Amino acid sequence: PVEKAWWKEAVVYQIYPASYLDSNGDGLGDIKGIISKVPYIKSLGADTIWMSPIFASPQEDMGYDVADYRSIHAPYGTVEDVQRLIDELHTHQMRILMDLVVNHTSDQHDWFRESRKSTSNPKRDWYFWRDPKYDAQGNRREPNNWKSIFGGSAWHFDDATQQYYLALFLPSQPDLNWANEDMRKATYGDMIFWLDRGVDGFRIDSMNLMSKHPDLPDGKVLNDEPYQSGAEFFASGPRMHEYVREMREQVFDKYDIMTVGELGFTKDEKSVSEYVAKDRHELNMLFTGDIVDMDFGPTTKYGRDDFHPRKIRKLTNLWQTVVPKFNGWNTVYLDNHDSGRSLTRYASDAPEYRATAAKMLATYLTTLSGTPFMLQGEEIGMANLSSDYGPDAYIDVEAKNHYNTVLKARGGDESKMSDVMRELSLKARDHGRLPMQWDDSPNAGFTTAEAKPWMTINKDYVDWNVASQVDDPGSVLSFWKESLRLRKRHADLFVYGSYEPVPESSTGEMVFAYRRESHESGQMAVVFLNFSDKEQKVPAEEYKDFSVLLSNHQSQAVFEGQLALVPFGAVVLTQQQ
Ligand code: ISL
Repeated sequence: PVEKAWWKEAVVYQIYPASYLDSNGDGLGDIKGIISKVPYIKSLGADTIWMSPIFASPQEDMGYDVADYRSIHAPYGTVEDVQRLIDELHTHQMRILMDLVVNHTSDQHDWFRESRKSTSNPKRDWYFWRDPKYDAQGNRREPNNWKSIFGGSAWHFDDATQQYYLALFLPSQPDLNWANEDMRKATYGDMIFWLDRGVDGFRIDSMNLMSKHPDLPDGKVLNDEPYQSGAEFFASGPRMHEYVREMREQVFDKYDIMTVGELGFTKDEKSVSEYVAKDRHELNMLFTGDIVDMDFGPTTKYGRDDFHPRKIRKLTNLWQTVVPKFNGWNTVYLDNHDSGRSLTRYASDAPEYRATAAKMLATYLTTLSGTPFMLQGEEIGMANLSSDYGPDAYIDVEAKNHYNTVLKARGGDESKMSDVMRELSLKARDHGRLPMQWDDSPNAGFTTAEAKPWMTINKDYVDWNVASQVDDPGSVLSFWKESLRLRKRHADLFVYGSYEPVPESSTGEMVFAYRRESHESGQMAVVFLNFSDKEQKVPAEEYKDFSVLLSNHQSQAVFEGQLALVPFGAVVLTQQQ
């Protein structure tokens, strides 16, 4: 049996603050907007929110570039507003996770402003500063060949002191040097500042990039490009676990909180176990990210590689069976703010399938072991921008950098960009960040009719919005409520029960199925998910005594030894022992 904990039973709803609800007509979401929707989130059956960063920031990377952890980006509100949000959530027996971005800061953070002043500044060592190298021709070169995750070199030359600093993301996001103890203590102080205000946990951004190899060696050369990943020297580096444990001992253990680490690059079983194995006492759970990358190209995100149900079967079976072996805990998710919507990429947003497909994905998210994380809008079947939106609809730095780099390489010929537009229309981070579609009024009820929203509002909001679904028992929203209610009611089965894959050979390759079983009551459930736009028939002789616990379409059941699933159909069969 699995040990119980509130954070295992939690259902987390990710809010992208810029895009949730604008309460003051400036075109940008804000804290007051979120406060006004607490009852809505509760009615859905989610009990915890995770807010993407809201701290003071120049917003070069939408707040993942923090300039001051103890103040709030002014257009979002104030620390007092956030306190009201925390209190409001607690009044509703709900909880809140903040996004902890401590692998790097903004270059506008006081720490970095100090650090860059002189080589002898007391905060110099809080970041990575290195002398240039010179090649045989005497040209100045970067200290190593590492590539930034957003493209180009990860090193940036600073005229003031004639040294380079390291920034794995944007040039304006310098990496903090976790080897410096004073720096670590300062970030712990910032964490405590929020925990003392009642925050219930953190999603830790780029968690495993904090320990770099002390020599910062050149990354392995994998192609003929000037800069190479280098991740083998900065992901899950030599002191990483020491830092996590110190954070726990000095901060987390003093509170009853939940911790979720974002794991990049080292996503193998061993690495995962080292962070979440219960007896290691490090983090509660991880995002391994592989589930949101299933259609990424073999070497780059925007390379082409289509989704296939086999991929979700493989990854889900892997983590669902491996993590319990070391008494760890899983996250369950299909979406976040760093990619396109799973509905468009892994299922279908075509009008004839959209509602059924969204309900099928909801069935996946609510019937697995682990803590489910849903992205705002997932509950109403929000989709990507359609492919008729041109490049100007995309404003995120990642999409823009990619588009402009390829355009330049193709001699500026816009007519040669259709392959790039195809990939952007699937995977750009913009899709995960679209303003919430509340109703069919101008600007989708996200902001006032007169305001200019900070980013594109998907024109499909006229048909796909909260208001049109809230009173419709057949809507995606109502299905989410029903399946989250079932998950809570049968927590022994869906949260804590065992997981067993159903082999592909007994369902066909387009249907993903698994069994759950309660350790307490012996109740069993079998979940069938049709990831195709064709009807699928699954032999179901062995399930003739089972009854339907959940179905995303009225015409699905076991007849004459067969389960017939409609396109994107989902059925949960159950048997009470
Ligand atoms: O966004 C990605 C792919 O499109 C990822 O590679 C992402 O950069 C990586 O998972 C780290 O993400 C986090 O830190 C970034 C920030 O831009 C992302 O929004 C955040 O989720 C830098 O802080």
